[in-house]
Amino acid sequence: MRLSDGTAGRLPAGIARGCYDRHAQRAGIVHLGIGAFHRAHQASYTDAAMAAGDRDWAITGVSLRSRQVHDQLFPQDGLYTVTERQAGGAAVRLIGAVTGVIVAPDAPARAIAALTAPDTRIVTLTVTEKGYAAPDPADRAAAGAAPRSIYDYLAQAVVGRHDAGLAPLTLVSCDNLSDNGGVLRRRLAAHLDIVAPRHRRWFEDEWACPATMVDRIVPATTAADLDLVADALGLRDEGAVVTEPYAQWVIENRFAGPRPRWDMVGATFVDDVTPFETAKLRMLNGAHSALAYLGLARGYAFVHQAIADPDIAALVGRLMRDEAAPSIRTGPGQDLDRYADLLLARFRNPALPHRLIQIAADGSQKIGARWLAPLAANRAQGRPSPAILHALAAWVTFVRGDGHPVSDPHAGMLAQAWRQGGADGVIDTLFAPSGLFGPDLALSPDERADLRDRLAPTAA
Ligand code: CS2
Repeated sequence: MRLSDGTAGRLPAGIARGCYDRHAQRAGIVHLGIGAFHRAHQASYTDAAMAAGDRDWAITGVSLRSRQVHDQLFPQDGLYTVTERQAGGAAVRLIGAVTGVIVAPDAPARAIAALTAPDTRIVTLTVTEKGYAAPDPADRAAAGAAPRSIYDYLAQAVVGRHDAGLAPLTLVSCDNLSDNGGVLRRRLAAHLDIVAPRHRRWFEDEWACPATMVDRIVPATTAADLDLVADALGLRDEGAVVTEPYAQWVIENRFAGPRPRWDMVGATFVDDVTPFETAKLRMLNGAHSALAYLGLARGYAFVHQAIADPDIAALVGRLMRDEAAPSIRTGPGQDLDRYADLLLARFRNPALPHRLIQIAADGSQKIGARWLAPLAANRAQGRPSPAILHALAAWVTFVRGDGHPVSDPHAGMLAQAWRQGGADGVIDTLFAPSGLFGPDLALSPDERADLRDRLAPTAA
C-alpha cells in the first residue's frame, strides 16, 4: 500500500509530522526542479515553518524535465518522508508541504498558471548548475512558442503578473553557483530584453533575486533505500529521500514581498551571503569534487570510502585548509578550521552512502566555482595551489572517458579535444585564456605545465 492522505493515519507513532491542515494552506511557493535535494532541503524547512505556525506556504512542485517525480508524488497526494541517517540511527519525518505537482513539458500552461496565481509570492529553484545556461537563440526558434528553460517560464511569469496587475515575486535560487541570485537576475533580465523588453524594467525594479547558500548532502535515493523506508513506515513511499541530520540555509535578506518564517526553523537571513557561499563552494563542494575524481580513479564508489584513504584524505585536507580557506574573505564569526573539521565528519558518515559518480557528473559546470576561482585568487596573492592542480588533473583524466561514461553537457567536446590534441590540446581547450572557462578562470602557462606533469602517465 502507498503513502497518501488516505493512509498517512496508519504511520507508526515514531514518524514525526507537523500538525497543520495541509490542504487548508494557500500555495505561496512554486518550486522549479522538484528533485531529491528540494524535498530534503527547502520543502523540509517550509514544512517545519508551517508546523511552527507560519501559514500559506504550501508548495506547488514543478518538474521541468522528468515525469518520474510526478509518478512518485502524485499518487501520494504530494506526501513523502525524509529519513536522516547517521551512525547512531535514523529519524523519519513526514513532509506535507508539497500540495501540487506539475510536469511542465506535459502541461506548460499549468506551470505558467501556477507562476501567475495571485497566491504565489515566492519561486524557489533547484535546477542544477547547467539549468542556468542562457537559452540558445537557435533552440528557441526551433522550439517555437513552447517554454523550455527556466528563463522561458519566468519571463512568462513576469509578463503575466504585470499584465494582470499582480504582485511581483521573489525568485530564490538554491543551486551551487556563486552569486546564484545575481546570475539568475542578470540572465532573466537579458532574456526579457529579447522576448518582452517592455517588462524588463518592472522586473528589475520590483522583483527580488536573493542569493542563497544551501547545504545538505542528499544522495540519490536507491531501490534499497525505498525498501528500508517501506519497512519503517509500513507503507511504500516512492517519493522518499534519505539525507544527513545536518542542514544549512543562508539567505540574502532581499524579498519583493512576504517571506516564509524559515528563520524560525534554522535558516538565517543575512545582508551578505558571499562569505558563507564561497566557503561552502570552495571547501565542501571543492573537497567533494576532489573526492569524486581521485576516489573513482582508485576504484572507490562512495564518499566515505574515498575519505578513508589516507592519501586522498591528506590531499583533500590540504585543498580545504591550505588552498580554499586562505582564498576566502570570511565574515564575522566564521571559523574555517572548524568548518573543515565539520565537513570531514560529514564526509565520513558511514550511514549515508553517497556515490562518487553522482558528484562527478557535470564537472565542467562545477569546477569553475569550486577550484578555478580559489586557484585564481591564490595566484593573485602569490600562493600556489598544488592540491587543486592535482585534483584538476584527476578531472582532466576522468573526462577522457576511458572505460566509463562521462555525464557532462560538454562530454562530446571534451572527448574530441582529447582525441584531437592529446593532453596538451585538452589543457589548452579548457584552461587557456581563450578556453572553455574564459580568461578570468584560465590557468597561467606555468600552471598549465604543472597540470600536464600531473596527468596520469598513460595520458599521451
Ligand atoms: C555535490 C553537492 O553533487 C555534487 O556536486 O558536491 O550536491 C553537495 O552534496 C551539496 O552541495 C551539499 O550541500
